[in-house]
Amino acid sequence: RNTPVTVAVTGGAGQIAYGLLFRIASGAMLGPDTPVRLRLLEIPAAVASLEGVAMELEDGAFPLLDSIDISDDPWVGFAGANVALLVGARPRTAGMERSDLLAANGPIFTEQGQAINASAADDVKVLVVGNPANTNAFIAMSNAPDVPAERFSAMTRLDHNRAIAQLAKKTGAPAADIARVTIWGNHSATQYPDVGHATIAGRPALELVDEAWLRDDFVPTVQQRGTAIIQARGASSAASAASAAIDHIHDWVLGTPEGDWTSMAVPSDGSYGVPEGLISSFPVTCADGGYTIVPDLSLDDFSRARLTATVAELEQERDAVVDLGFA
Ligand code: NAX
Repeated sequence: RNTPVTVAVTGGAGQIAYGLLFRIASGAMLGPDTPVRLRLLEIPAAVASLEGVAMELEDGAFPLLDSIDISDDPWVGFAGANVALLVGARPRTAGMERSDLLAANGPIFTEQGQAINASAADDVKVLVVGNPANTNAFIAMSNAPDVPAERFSAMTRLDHNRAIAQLAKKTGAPAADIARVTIWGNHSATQYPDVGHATIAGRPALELVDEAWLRDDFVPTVQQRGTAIIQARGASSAASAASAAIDHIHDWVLGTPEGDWTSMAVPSDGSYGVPEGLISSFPVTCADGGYTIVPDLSLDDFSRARLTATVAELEQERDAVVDLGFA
């Protein structure tokens, strides 16, 4: 048995957490030899419901689940956390503009960033799932000056997995044969799913699918998949989002497979012309608990234009939350 890892999860009573927590407890996120101590966070109104989730977690009798603690106070919930999954967020409700959403989430991620700064473990890794995920992560990072910026990330792994799934469906190849897919930019409809360097069983994907399908079908299908799920299911993606969060932390902690990479939204180091500090999705390889942005990939004019557009949206979001005083 390894040393137990403390994992804090916000939005513990929500629908994503309902898929996520049981897989964390089973060892799917940190591996079969690492016990976990769960810290579940909710708003006061949802604490009773969260207690029910904790009862079900107990009933799983998971050998790796050392403890479960519940709190409605981020200053308590993040204390000593090695991994912080920020899933809870203020949802967009009818009549709300995107700017209202940014304003509603600003105070939440400001306080959570400050609490992580003050009380999380020195090696804390943060994944923001709650939307607008990139900009919420930017706010949390900006409010945690003592935590190295590269420990803050936002989730585009669901988009990455969706892109693999669409390629698999189109070509008949198993998902396991598909490598080097990239999501660039924002977790929003402007994201750019890029298969320019992808391989399918070692062959360039571009040899197996045509350009028109990529441009007119693949890209919009991946960008709009969240909306399609809502239309079909009557609720937003939950189990697939939970699965992607498991994948994101799993790879960050335990590494990406040799010869492959994944997509994570992380603070830009200026790579690919993305302004430094902006939390933007990049292709990354992970090893030894850290990640590296894959350098020097060639981007054709189509890809460059898509990247520019999604980065412009991220800059607007950043400027909006800076103007509101959250970062
Ligand atoms: P739910 O509304 O089911 O659950 C969210 C939970 O968070 C609620 O129980 C709420 O009480 C709690 N919460 C709100 N503010 C909180 C706070 N300050 N501290 C602690 N808990 C708080 O939403 P769910 O379907 O679980 O989705 C969660 C978030 O993930 C949403 O913002 C959603 O938009 C986002 N998503 C992000 C995805 C991504 O790929 N990055 C994909 C899936 C999902 O849409």
